[in-house]
Amino acid sequence: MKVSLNKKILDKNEECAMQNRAFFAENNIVCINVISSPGSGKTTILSRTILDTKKEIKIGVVEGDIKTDTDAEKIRTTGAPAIQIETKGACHLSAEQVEKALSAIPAKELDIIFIENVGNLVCPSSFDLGEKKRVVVLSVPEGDDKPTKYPGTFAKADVILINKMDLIDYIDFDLDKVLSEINRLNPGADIFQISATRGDGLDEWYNWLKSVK
Ligand SMILES: Nc1nc2c(ncn2[C@@H]2O[C@H](COP(=O)(O)OP(=O)(O)OP(=O)(O)O)[C@@H](O)[C@H]2O)c(=O)[nH]1
Ligand SMILES: [Mg+2]
Ligand SMILES: [Zn+2]
Repeated sequence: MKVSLNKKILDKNEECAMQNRAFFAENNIVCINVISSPGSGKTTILSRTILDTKKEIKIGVVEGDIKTDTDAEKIRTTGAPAIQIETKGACHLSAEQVEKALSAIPAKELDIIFIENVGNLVCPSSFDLGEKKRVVVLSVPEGDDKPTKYPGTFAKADVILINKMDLIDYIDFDLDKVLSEINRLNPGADIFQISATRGDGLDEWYNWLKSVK
């Protein structure tokens, strides 16, 4: 009973995700779903990316949060359009919520729409939102065991950003172990080691964005 209900929810989500995907394709928009634990630096990375690439890429953001619209407000201070979806308790975004949010930003004028998913390494990875690419952020203070503990999320990423590299000398984080574990789970993923606050590694990330837009 429970299994079939979950299946129905996923089927409905899949149908709506297909519609979103068609909308993005028709309008030459690259949609990127950003997934991570709470506090890994998603909003900081997106804000800095918008400011640094403003001349070349038109970016908009759909923000998912259980409550509050502080992240969308932060994004708007960069000048980019942003809309907040309050999930009212749900720990992931659905394709339907994204579809509704798209009408609140000038989507057709944008090159890239980022969706900042709810901070959670478990279920967001099971919900297709119609995105073209998936980015997973892992920050150094979270610990080097996260790819092993949440393999499904890391296995489905196109890009893995290892953020807060400025803290690596202060924290027991075995970078070689993380890189080899990601490589085992997802050999095709591009991995960029960055610091969104200090700026390390961001040019490679921006080059990747320019290559997909
Ligand atoms: N040292 C350091 N701190 C960072 C870096 N990137 C982000 N932070 C800090 O990490 C904290 C969380 O950053 P956010 O960007 O809000 O993280 P988030 O993933 O959007 O968080 P949620 O939306 O709550 O899931 C803030 O205090 C940031 O300033 C980094 O590269 N280095
Ligand atoms: Mg955030
Ligand atoms: Zn969930």
